[in-house]
Amino acid sequence: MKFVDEAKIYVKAGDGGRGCVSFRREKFVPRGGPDGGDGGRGGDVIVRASAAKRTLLDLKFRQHYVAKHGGHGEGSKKTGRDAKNVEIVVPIGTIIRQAGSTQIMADLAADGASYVVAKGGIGGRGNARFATATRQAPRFAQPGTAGEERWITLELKLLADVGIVGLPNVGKSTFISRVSAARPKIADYPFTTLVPNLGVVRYGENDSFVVADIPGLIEGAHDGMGMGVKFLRHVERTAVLLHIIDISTEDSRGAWHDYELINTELGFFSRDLLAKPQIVAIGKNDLPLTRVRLKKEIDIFSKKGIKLFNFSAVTGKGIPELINEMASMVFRQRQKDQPSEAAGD
Ligand SMILES: Nc1nc2c(ncn2[C@@H]2O[C@H](COP(=O)(O)OP(=O)(O)OP(=O)(O)O)[C@@H](O)[C@H]2O)c(=O)[nH]1
Ligand SMILES: [Mg+2]
Repeated sequence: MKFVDEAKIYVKAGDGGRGCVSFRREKFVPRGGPDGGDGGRGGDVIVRASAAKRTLLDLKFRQHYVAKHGGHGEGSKKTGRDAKNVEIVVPIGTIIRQAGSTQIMADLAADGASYVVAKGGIGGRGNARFATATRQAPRFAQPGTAGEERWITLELKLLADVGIVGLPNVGKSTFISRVSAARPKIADYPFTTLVPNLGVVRYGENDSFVVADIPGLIEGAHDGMGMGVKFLRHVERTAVLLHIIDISTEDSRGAWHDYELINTELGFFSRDLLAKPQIVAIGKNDLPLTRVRLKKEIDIFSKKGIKLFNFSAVTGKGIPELINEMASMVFRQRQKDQPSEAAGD
């Protein structure tokens, strides 16, 4: 199964500056020779891969990337200034195509890899360059060449940073729909989610991370009960698991019971998955029974040394705290993976 993030952007490199037509004017030199300087280079638009980025979310908020034109040449053989390049930072693994084409322009597979998606124009030559023995006063210069422009598409295979686990119907999909643009199916019956959903969560100005919502697990899932456990492989490489528990129903067997049940299934699937850090949270804290039971449940978990979060995907209460907690664990893990990129972008 592939989860793909996509963005389509317009890139325009700067045009080269005009060459200059000019003649030397000095005191006591009646007819100076040509001294028009060359135009400067237009800026390139460059796409660069960085481990500090994980999604293409930023590019969905800004679609146009335009580099400046080169400066025009001036008299006294002064060359126009070269324009600065514009750099677009994307995650490692981003694939670039010309919009509407299937052919790959570049596959930025390594940290720091870059590709010029629009080449800046070359500066035109000034008239000083065109003087010859027979043509001592050229009255022309070259214009700069145009910078390239095109629409490109960027594509990235997403890897989940946070995996959401829990019994069916606890509100996993509702949570992901609240914190991201993902719109998975939500319903008040078990096994609504049949395939994993991924959502990109925006964090602060420049950061984002990916949350995966997988089908609910039940007792015996490792034996094939319910939807089974095969979907757990989608969260095997996440930095952290978000474990959601629902205590809102009459027949709830208590948060600790459900917590252990799910962890038993995770352990059957793989010891590594069970060893992964977990954020444990009670959902639906807007419902009466949840509210009544919450304090006692928090005490029970706290005695075991576990911080129990709580939230409502309906009112939004507790969601910012959860997002902060997820972000801090995800970014800590990224720093461990990429010590050289610790400063981010
Ligand atoms: N009151 C209230 N209801 C919620 C909340 N979150 C989810 N629900 C409801 O709980 C039901 C189940 O929500 P889902 O998000 O589909 O649950 P899920 O965990 O994804 O379920 P599966 O995909 O079947 O495993 C739906 O009727 C939701 O509207 C909440 O915070 N408060
Ligand atoms: Mg669901």
